Amino acid sequence: MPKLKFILVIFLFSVFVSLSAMEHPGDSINAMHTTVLPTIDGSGSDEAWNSASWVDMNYTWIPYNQTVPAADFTGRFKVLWNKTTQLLYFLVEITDDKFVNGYVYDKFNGSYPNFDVVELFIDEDRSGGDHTSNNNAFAYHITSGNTTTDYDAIDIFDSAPNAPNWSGGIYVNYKNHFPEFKRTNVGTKYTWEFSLMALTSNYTPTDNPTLFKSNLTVGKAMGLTMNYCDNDNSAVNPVRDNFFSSKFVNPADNNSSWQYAYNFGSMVLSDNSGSTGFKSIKNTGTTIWVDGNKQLNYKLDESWNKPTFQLLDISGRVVLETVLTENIKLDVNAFKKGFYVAVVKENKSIFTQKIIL
Ligand SMILES: [Ca+2]
Ligand SMILES: [Ca+2]
Ligand SMILES: [Ca+2]
Ligand SMILES: [Ca+2]
Repeated sequence: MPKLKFILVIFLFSVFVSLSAMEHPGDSINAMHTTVLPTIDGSGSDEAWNSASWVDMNYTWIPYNQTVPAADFTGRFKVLWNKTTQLLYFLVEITDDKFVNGYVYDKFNGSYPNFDVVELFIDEDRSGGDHTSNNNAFAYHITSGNTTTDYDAIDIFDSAPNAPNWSGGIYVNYKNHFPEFKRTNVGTKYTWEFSLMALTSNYTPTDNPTLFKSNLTVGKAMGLTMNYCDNDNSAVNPVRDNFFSSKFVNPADNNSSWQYAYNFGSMVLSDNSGSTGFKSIKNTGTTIWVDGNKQLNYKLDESWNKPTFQLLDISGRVVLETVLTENIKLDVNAFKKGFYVAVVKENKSIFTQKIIL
């Protein structure tokens, strides 16, 4: 095969592999560190949110694979973290044609999944396993509130772990795990903005949650999936129409994550503080690819002069940094196989692209 053709085949194969890996973006989530904290006011206009990427909530688990009109439901979220506050920050944007709230918390009232609820699965040490009635992982049902509260955050806990007494008052309100919370809406578009303490599994509902905060550091791996329970009917005899998620699952797993953590998305805490304040750009004239000789090639459009190039590994560590000038290729033979993020930045503009070596 002529060499050029061979290189083209390799290039196309790389593109195919990259696209396959990105088919379900909610499988691997990159949580960026933010030095400047977002203001929790129910608006995503903060500078901090510019450095985070949207993750779509585009999978229907219940009924499995059902498609619904965009006006019925469209959802996406962003996540950040801060090492000083030791908190995670979330921005969740939900379009829902009919907003149904009204759940009133009571330890015997398990009807919350039948109202409009943002449901967040989090496993702080990515251990997987059963979390039905213990705190190995949490399934926070963040409610849409009622006449006296903006939200509650309900999960199940029983002192007999893994064998819940379903009629024994096992529903717990973990509202105090969310130090800040604000939801606003413009028409049918709702913005949920909140912070969260990621808690370790030895926390119990009578404990002070601030004493059980997981240590947030660069490279820490967590399990995380963002979901939405959608009721478009009524708060009287409420019924859930759909369950939407950020994570792809097989049909057999479409209702297991509220009990088991093995299927959560993989989230890694990253830090790219050098890029704080940069504005993310979608630069169609800029591309980066790896050729058959494991040389990293790039094509820059004329908006760049001599930008800085960084290669970040899956934990967000900078493994290669250089200034890009014309006609150089970067040898990446030394790096092990896997996912990387290529970053090009200059004059407060930043371009990022996932690549596979
Ligand atoms: Ca805000
Ligand atoms: Ca809806
Ligand atoms: Ca765990
Ligand atoms: Ca609804």
